[in-house]
Amino acid sequence: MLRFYATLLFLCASSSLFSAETPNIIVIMADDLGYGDIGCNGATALKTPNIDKLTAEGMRFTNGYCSASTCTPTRFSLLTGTYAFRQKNTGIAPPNGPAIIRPGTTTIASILKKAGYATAVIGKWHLGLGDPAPDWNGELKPGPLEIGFDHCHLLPTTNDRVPQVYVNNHRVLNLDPKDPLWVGSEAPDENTPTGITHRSTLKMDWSHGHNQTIHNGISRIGFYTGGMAARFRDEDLGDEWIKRSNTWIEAHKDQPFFLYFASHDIHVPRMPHERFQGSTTLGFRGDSIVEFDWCVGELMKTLDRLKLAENTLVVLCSDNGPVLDDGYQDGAVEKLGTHEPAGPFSGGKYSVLEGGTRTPFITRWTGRIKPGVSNEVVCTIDLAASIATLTGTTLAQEACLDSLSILPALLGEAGAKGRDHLLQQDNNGTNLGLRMGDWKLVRMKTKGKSEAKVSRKVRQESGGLHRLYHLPDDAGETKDVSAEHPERLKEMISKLDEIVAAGRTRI
Ligand code: NG6
Ligand code: CA
Repeated sequence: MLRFYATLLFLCASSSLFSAETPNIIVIMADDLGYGDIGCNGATALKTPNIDKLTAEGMRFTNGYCSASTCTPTRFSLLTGTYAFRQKNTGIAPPNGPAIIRPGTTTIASILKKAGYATAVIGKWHLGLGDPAPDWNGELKPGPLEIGFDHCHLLPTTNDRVPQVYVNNHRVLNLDPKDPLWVGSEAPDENTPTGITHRSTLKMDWSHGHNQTIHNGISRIGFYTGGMAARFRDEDLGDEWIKRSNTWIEAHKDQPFFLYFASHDIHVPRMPHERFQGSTTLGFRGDSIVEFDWCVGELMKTLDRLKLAENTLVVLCSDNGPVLDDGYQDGAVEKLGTHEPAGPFSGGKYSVLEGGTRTPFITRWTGRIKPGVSNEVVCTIDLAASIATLTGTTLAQEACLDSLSILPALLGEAGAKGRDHLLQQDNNGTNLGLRMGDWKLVRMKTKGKSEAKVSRKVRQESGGLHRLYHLPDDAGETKDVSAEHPERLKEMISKLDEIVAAGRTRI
């Protein structure tokens, strides 16, 4: 009934009366999952049956991207539809970072809320909370609820950054006021045990950074004290996201809903539930992929049980490409074998080479999408404008500055075109990439730090600021052809400059 009223309300408000649709929407975003990490993209060293099933029932994109090669800027762009480099301080958010998306900003969530949807984010946030800093013992706002979400249940930053607590709507869950939570970047006193002073007691050793406060036998980035009753066990995160999501979906099954399911898997510290530990030969990195795949399966089971699958658009994506050693000695490097986390691409997390942003991208809507494979260029940044089109919502001129409405391409419609260009950025936009058709321009001011560790490709270093690659015969970006194609190089440099200077790319 509620769904009926929401649709009616929305139909009355909409300008495109007959084309609007209000399917449920679930965006499943993995963390640090590479293009080659899933079975349907060629992985054989581990099995991802649930993701493969999603693919078999939907559309798999071979040119699907996230917009940045780290978490915070990709998530910023996913929600706001604007390239993160356009706003200051959108790089990896620290534990006490303020809310990056300001209240009043148009987001996927606010677009869908306006269209009558119930909206929730469950999982990793990493877009800051509070202003000018999170008030861990008070109200944590602004946050998701101030930019269009009705409900949130969050890991506030990352699992390797303090504190390891859940944020439920505006509060830390299960926080005992008699045991307040303190979070800081300096040790509260010289007796605080750290990953350095108590290294021999750790259940997973660090390799770089990650040697401050110890929680659950794992040392982290940053310090915190108190909030003991609120702390989670890393092993339980996947189960928690699923339990909370199932409850929320069930409670909102009678109206259109939007769930942003932001898994912490497979970010470090990779500490999957005990039942997944040892399930692959790849160590905890592989086991975390299996845990993520299980989560996908559980969500799909819930849709089936509630008979919602046919009317639900599911989008599966990742926030950046893969990394092996991201600060802990978890065997990811030693146990890699022949597995190729970035598939055929070079680079990975932190890099503007394809491996940094060309990531798993699948859409499924059984009532609407005909299963297949698409080679069109699509990006997580386009979900905002495309979903506005789907639901018949008109975007304000100043909203979603770089989100392109490519709904038919996302739904895999025959002949539908994706993007003709896409900008890719590293964490803070120092290095940029530009994909235009078959060509890729890379503007490399600094070398991406994890490139060499993920990819086996041998890259020819030209050393210049700009490099040009022709992707159909060089997907691995190993051969800079800028000297052979000076006109193409010039054209792409000026397009890149224009995108940066224009302040927007959505017309
Ligand atoms: C880096 C961390 C890395 C990871 C990353 C954020 C160190 C040495 N490295 O600064 O471990 O946490 O930030 O990852 O501390 S992301 O996927 O959330 O962007
Ligand atoms: Ca990430």
